[in-house]
Amino acid sequence: MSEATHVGSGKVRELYALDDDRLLLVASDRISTFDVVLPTEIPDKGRVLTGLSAFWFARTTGVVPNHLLSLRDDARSTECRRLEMLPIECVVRGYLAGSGWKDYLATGEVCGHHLAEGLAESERLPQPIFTPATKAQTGHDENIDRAAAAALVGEERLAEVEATALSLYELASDHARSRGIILADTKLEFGIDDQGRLVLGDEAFTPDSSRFWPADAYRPGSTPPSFDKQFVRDYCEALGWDKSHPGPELPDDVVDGTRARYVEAFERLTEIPFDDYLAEPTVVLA
Ligand code: PZK
Repeated sequence: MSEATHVGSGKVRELYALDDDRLLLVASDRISTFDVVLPTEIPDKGRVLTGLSAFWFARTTGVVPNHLLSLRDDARSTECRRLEMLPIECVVRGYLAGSGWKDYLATGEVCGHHLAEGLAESERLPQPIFTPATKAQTGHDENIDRAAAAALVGEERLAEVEATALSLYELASDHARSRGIILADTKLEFGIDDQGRLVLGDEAFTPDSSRFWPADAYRPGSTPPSFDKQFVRDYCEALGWDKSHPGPELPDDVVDGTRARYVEAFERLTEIPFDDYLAEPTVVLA
């Protein structure tokens, strides 16, 4: 990657410029929990997320075009079109979890959606809701209502991203549900291309951008286990770590169990053996 200029870092990903029109998104094997990146990596986690994202990009082109140009042979790097990213996070929630649950408890509403009284934590909503948030540079994204989102992207563009995000969530969550995984909610990021068209960017329907719950353990009224990170969370809770930096190192059994859960999510959702993806990343695009 000597030809690429580093242009940005996420908690667990790096972004490079290839030229004026193309970026390289590289997913590392770093893992975060309780908002802290841990010192221990999960082997192949970045490859699982890159492959899953590409799988969804290939299956949603009928809903919206996306930024994917190609996958590199390392199976963790995506060459993508450079877009003008919209300044909002496009969250869709089918279930009441995380900040949606917190906001509902405090106000009975989530991003201006008034919900029925008496809903339980993690309960399935009567229909999925679009709950945009601001992009915080540091700290947490802030949930915003329709008017605040319209002030950032315009009323027309907001209507387009809302309808598109809801369609994408319906497609992905129906597929995941049929494979035993509940996609409780998801965060999508869109950009505009040089022709002014809406394009899906970033990552899509990965366990880092969505809440994945095993369908067979789902019980409204509690926090369902995370499909991917539950071993890590349980280990960290048992240690009594105060969730400040730096996080704890993970023992081998937690690393191995967590890697197996990521690979299981990949194989359940794509129906492709993970080793086939490693041998030829483009199999997820077929
Ligand atoms: C873009 N990010 C977030 C992700 C990071 C930062 N196709 C695109 N065009 C223009 N900009 C972006 C994208 C995408 N995707 C995404 N910031 C800019 C981000 C991963 C690692 F450091």
